[in-house]
Amino acid sequence: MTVDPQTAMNDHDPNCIFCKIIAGQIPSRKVYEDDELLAFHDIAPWAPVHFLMVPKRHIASMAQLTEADQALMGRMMVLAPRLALEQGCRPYPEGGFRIVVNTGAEGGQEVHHLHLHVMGGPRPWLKG
Ligand code: DGP
Repeated sequence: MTVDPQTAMNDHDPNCIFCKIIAGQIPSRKVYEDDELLAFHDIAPWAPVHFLMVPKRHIASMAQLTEADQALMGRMMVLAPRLALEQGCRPYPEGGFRIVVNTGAEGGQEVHHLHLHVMGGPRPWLKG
């Protein structure tokens, strides 16, 4: 997939599936929402608990982040543990969760709107 650098910086990309979810044009099972962030269950979970956290502003990937995004990314990282517990992950250290941010084609990214995968639950799903 080719990512237009201009589109990658826009607030909303009308062709982006996660922008459509944020706009309510595609339904999702919401986990959390505020002015800047949305979290929703992954449509094809790899783990008993698997949800995605996205900024509402269209940012194509981690590769487009700038210093201006530090607070936004910090908020996502601080919020993730709370949401993981609310979604059924057991507490640290016996429980816990994994966060994955696929970035670019060689990073395994398929949807080009920055997202954190938050995954947890009983361990057989966890590889590597
Ligand atoms: P990635 O490979 O990191 O870009 O993962 C994209 C994830 O997005 C993948 O696990 C499946 C999920 N996904 C794709 N389309 C939809 C959708 O329409 N709704 C939801 N809830 N998840 C989606």
